[in-house]
Formats: sequence, C-alpha cells, structure tokens
Amino acid sequence: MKDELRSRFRGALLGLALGDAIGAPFEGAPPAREKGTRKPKCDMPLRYTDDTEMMIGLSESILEEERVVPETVVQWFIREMNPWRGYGIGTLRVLELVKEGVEIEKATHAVFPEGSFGNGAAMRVAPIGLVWAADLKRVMTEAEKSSITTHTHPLGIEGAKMIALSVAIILRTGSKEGLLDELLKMVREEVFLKKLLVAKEFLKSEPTLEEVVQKLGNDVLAVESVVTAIYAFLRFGDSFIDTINFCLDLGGDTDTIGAMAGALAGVYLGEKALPPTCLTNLEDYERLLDLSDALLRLSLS
Ligand code: AR6
Ligand code: MG
Repeated sequence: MKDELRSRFRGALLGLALGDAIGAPFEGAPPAREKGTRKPKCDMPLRYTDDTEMMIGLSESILEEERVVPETVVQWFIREMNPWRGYGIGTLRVLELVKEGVEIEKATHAVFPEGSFGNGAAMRVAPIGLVWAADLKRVMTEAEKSSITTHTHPLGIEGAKMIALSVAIILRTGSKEGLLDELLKMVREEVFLKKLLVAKEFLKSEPTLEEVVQKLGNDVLAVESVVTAIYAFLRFGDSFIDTINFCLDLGGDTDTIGAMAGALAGVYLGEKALPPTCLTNLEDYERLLDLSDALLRLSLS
C-alpha cells in the first residue's frame, strides 16, 4: 500500500516535470496537422521551466509549514526563482512588487486589476492534491491559498482547484472513471463547467486536434488549458508518453498543458510507467524524488 502511494506521489511530481521539460521546446508552435506528428526529445538534458520551479517552491513551503502559508510560498518564489525559466510577465511583476515591499493582495491586483487568470496557479498545484487527498474540501482551500500568491482572479483560482482536485481524486480512486462527474459537481465557474461537458462529449467521439484547440483551448489562460490537460489525460492517460505526445501535437502552451496532464497521468500510472531515458536526463531528478517522498511522509503523519 505504501509502495503504491510512493509510486503515485513520485509519478505526479516527475510526470509534471517531464511534461513541462518535454513540452518546453514546442511552446508556441501551431497545432500539428495530425496526431502523432511530434515526438519527445529525451536524448538530451531535459531542463524544466517555471511550472516545475514553482511546484518545487510550493512543495518545499508546504513541507516547512505543514500547510499552505501564502507569505512563505511567495518568499520562496522571490528567493529561489530563476527569471530565465520562462515566467509569465504578470507573475514576474507580482513577485517584483512583493520583493519591493508591496502587500501580496495589492501586488496581485497591480498588473491586472481583477487579478491574473493565467494558468500559473494550476500548473504548480499538484502537490496539494497529493498531500490532502483524503479531504477534498481542504484540497480546495489549500489550492486557493496557493493561488492567491500570484493569481487572484476567480478563474485563475478555479483552474488551480480543478487540477488539485483531479490529482486527489485520481490518487483516491486509482481510476479515470468518474473524474469528470466529480469535477462537474465541485466546479462553480460556468465557463469551466461548459468545457467539462465538451470534454465529456469529446471522449465519446474522435475530435481532430483543431477541434480540441478550438473548443477546449491551448493557450496560457486557465480556461484555455486546464480542461484541455484533463481531457488529454482522460483520453490518453493509459500511456504517459501518448499523453505527452498529444500535448505536443496541440501546440500553444505545450509545457504547461504537458505539466498538468503529466501530473495527472503520473499519479494515475505511477513512477514505473514514466520513460526511463527521459527520467535519466531530467534536471533535478533526485531532488524531485526526495520531495515526493517527503510529501508522502507529511500526508501520512
Ligand atoms: N486580463 C488580461 N490578460 C490576462 C489576465 C487578465 N486579468 N490574466 C492573465 N492574462 P501571467 P502565469 C494573460 O502573466 O499564469 C508561462 O509560460 C496575459 O497575457 O499571470 O504565471 C507559464 O509557464 C498574461 O501575460 O502568467 C505558463 O505557461 C498571461 O495571461 C504561462 O506563462 C499569463 O498570465 C502562464 O503563466
Ligand atoms: Mg513554463
């Protein structure tokens, strides 16, 4: 039992980092003409981007506080982040302002007055779904606290809740069945609900890449990427690499959609299903293993 849990925790963090690092070279590409066009390049060092860096920061802050303390999370981001990893401009600016002494709440509304609805809060949130999987309400409150460090728009927050809940539900059930119906019960924002219903229809048919991009999205906004990643997992999640290949073929924000779908496929399939050549070349592989194991110990304590 504990071995299986360890494998799923590791699968989630490593899957997120692999999806991010494998997706990064394809970021901004147009959708491929047909599925199966793009293949991961794993025979070279796989460097992760802001998605994984922020997930590491969130994880380490959770381990320090045994809960999400927004101030601790933000201070980690400010102290440890490498701006060259491809951060969203809004997120960079928020962190700069907080570093200059502006309150988090004020800083997050300074760039976009209603707060950011980018996918930056959703891309890093998987550890919360792992640690508090036994309590879905807690998953939502901790996900919200982690979001408001940079993303205060209701859609940015809801996207993060959806990915955290998905991780938790997959960890609890070990299954893909029922995930969409659970989300449909818990999600509040209309635009996400509509897209979840589209995803449900897509699972019964064979939509083209273009249709998926058009109806679910492939860009940096939470509403244009979170359901896309959930769909990628539900459709292709029996194989980690098929899931990532699909994210590459979609184009657009390939690293972040890859990170979210990779975390879901990773928690579903476990560590052993991740391609060994890719893992060998993944930046900070050992650190990610240690982090997953520490999160597991916290969740069992
Ligand atoms: N109004 C208008 N545009 C917005 C708003 C808003 N309220 N919120 C977001 N955008 P950001 P992230 C647009 O900067 O979510 C990186 O590559 C705006 O164009 O908060 O942390 C990551 O890896 C803004 O620049 O960043 C992710 O893939 C953009 O959404 C991705 O960027 C992203 O919001 C998102 O990172
Ligand atoms: Mg990125």
